[in-house]
This record gives sequence, C-alpha cells and structure tokens, in this order.
Amino acid sequence: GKQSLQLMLSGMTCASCVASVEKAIRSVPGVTRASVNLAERTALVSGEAPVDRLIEAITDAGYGAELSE
Ligand code: 9UX
Repeated sequence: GKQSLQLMLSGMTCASCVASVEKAIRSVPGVTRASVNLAERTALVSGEAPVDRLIEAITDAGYGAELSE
C-alpha cells in the first residue's frame, strides 16, 4: 500500500459515525494513522494497508468508501 491515501466516505450521519469509521480503519493491519473529516466525508489514512482491505473494513462497519484521487 501507499504511505498515505484519501478515501471518500458515505453513510455517515452523525458525529459518532466518525469514531466508528476511524475504529474500523485502525483495525486494518498496517495503518499507522487515520483521520476522518465528517464535513468533507473523507478519511486520511497513513501506513501500508492495502486499499481493498481498508474499503472492506469500512464496508463491514456499515459505511461506504472508495479511493479518492
Ligand atoms: Mo449516529 Mo452513525 O446516531 O453510524 S453513530 S448515525
């Protein structure tokens, strides 16, 4: 995986969703830092985790995610 990437998120309704998504991202091996921005609907992820594993973890938690260019 890349050192740092941005994901576009969907399905976040309230501020507590942020904590849930960050927890899901941080559960993926290789992630060193995860920061979700509710207003922007983005997640900034640092580390060496594969993108597909990140998206899978977020999807399993009940949200949507795709790689942002
Ligand atoms: Mo708020 Mo988010 O009640 O999954 S935590 S909508």
